[in-house]
Amino acid sequence: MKLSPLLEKAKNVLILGHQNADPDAVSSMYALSRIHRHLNPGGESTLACDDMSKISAQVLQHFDCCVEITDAPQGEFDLIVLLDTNSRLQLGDAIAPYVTDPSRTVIIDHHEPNPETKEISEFIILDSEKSSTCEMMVDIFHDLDIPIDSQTANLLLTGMIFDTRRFFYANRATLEAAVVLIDNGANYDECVKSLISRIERSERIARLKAAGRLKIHNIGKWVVVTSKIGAYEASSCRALIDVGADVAIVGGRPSRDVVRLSSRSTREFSRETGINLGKDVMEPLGETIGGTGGGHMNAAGANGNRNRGKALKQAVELIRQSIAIRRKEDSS
Ligand SMILES: [Mn+2]
Repeated sequence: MKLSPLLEKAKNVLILGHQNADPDAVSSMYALSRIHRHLNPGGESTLACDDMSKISAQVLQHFDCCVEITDAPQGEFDLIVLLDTNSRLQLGDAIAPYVTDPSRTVIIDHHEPNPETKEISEFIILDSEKSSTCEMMVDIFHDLDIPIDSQTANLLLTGMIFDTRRFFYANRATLEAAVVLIDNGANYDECVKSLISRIERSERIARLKAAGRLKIHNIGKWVVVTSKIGAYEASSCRALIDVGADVAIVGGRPSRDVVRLSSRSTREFSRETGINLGKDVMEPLGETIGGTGGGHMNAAGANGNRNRGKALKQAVELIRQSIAIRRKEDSS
C-alpha cells in the first residue's frame, strides 16, 4: 500500500489515537501530521482522541509542543488515519463514529489485528513485531524520504521509550530506529526526563502507611503480606511487591461502610503455585465482605461493606491451603 499518494491527495486528514492516548499514540499522531504537512503543504490535519493520558500531556508540555488535540473533531475529512490501535472499540464512544468508510481509512499500528480491522480499513500498515507505533513511524519517514525535525524526533523517541519500557522490549531494529532519531536531533536524556512523574503525596503516604502496618506470613518459601489502609490499596499492593513480597493483599476502608480489597502477586508465585488471585482468593472473599470479588491471575480485588480484618486473615488461609494441597499432589 502506498501511503504517500493518499496523504498527498487528502486536503483534510483526521488523525486518531486510542482512548486515553499514551505517548506512543500521541507522538505518532503528531509525526503523521508532520508527514502530511510535508506531502501536502496546503492541507490541514486534525488530531483527535477520546482523552489523553496524564503522562502524554506531560510529555507534550516538556517539549513545548503546543499541538491541539481535540475530543470533538469538526468538519469534513477526506482521509482518516488510526494510529496505535486497530479497532473502533479502543477509540472510545466519542471518536469511533468518525470511522465509517474503509476506502478512506488508514491504520498504522503494532498491536495484534482484531477481526474488525479489515472491515474498517482498506489500507492497513500493521506490524505486531514492532515494539511501538513510533518505531513504525521512523520507517515511514525513511521510506518516504522525509526529513525528521528535532521536535518530532524527540516525541517519537519518547513514545518508543514509553512502549518498550525503556528498551526492555526491544530488538536490533528498535535500537537502530532510536539511533536514527538521535541523529535527527532527539535528546535521549530529555526524552527519559519527560516521562518521569512522581506519584501524588496522598498516594505516597498511603503506601508508606501500608508498609508500616505490614503483617508478614511466611508460607514455605513465599512471603505473603497483608496490610490495612484508608485508600490507594492497589497502589500499596504494587509498592509492597516492589519492596519484596511475593503476594500482597491490602484492605482499604475509604469510608465507614465500604471495604475494598486489592491483591497482587509476582509471576513467579503464580507460575509455581498455580494460584489465581481472582478465582482462588478474591471470588470467595467477596462473600466474606458482603460484596463481590474477582480479577486476574496476578491482580485481583473485591468490593464490599464489612469484615475487612476477617477477610485478610481468610486470604492468607486460602493461599496456605492451596499451597498445601498442591504440595500433596506433587508428592503423591
Ligand atoms: Mn503502542
